[in-house]
Amino acid sequence: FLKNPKTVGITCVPFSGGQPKGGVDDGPVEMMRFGVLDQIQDMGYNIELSDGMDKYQTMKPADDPPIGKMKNPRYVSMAARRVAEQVRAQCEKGNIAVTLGGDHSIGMGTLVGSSSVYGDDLCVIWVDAHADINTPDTTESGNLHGCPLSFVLGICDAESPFDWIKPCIRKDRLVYIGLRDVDATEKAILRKHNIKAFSMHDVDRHGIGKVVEMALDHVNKDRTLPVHMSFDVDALDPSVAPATGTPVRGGLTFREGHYICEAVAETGCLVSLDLVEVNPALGDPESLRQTVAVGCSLVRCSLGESLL
Ligand code: HAR
Ligand code: MN
Ligand code: MN
Ligand code: MN
Repeated sequence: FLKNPKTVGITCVPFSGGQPKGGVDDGPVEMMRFGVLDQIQDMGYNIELSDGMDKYQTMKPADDPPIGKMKNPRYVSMAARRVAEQVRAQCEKGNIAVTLGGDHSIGMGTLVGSSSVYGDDLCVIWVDAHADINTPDTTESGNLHGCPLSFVLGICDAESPFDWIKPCIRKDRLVYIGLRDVDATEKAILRKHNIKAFSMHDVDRHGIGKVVEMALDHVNKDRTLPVHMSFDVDALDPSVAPATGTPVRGGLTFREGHYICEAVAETGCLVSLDLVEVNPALGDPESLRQTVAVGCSLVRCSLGESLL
């Protein structure tokens, strides 16, 4: 794969069907309004925008009753499938595929799309307060933004309407940073499959520099493999990113979040990036502005803004 590509391919996914709160579908448009495209261009990148972001809302099925515990299963599946196609097209062109969400259920789409080009070399850094690895059986909430990783890792066999997702991510090429709200069922999955995770406890113990180094060493020892980073803004402390659907106190500081992005940028191996769970409808105007601003800033840093 090409290190340090010159074009960023942006896919906007105004989608909220993976969880119950409206507003997260306005995440992408608020980040665009804040100027994220111009900001990336000002860094010297070309921009290619995937088309038809409006389609994500119009593709909602008229009738989408739960399947087992899963809520909005058909809608989530259709949206993720489209995300997969758009991200695949960006990666095929050799662009860095940046996906702006939307809730984290779209992560199953970005991972299918990116891995369809980069194969099982693809390393995944999942930055989140949550593990998002429930299966359709273990989820208590039925919210599919808590499940994307179980599908792509092949931890559950994906049944209809998710049977288009084949296992595509190696369990030993996934690493988490920032966990602090993990369901008991998810802890059992992480243990059973020996999946590497650095919780906030680990960040406190070792410091963010050491944690990121250990995380990269785990998935990408020689820094030669392509990397996908999925950054859920709720990994940050709610004082830093308040406008998000499931805030959990005790999160990453502003600098710790940015450090992760900078260290990933430094490897030159980033091929695809998600920035998800910005919900402009939650909180006062200042919370919204702050969260949108930090989301854009994390994207820029992941693309190398603060490297000298
Ligand atoms: N684990 C819980 C569930 O499955 C909470 C998932 C939470 N939300 C997210 N994902 N924002 O990162 O419902
Ligand atoms: Mn998440
Ligand atoms: Mn989360
Ligand atoms: Mn919980």
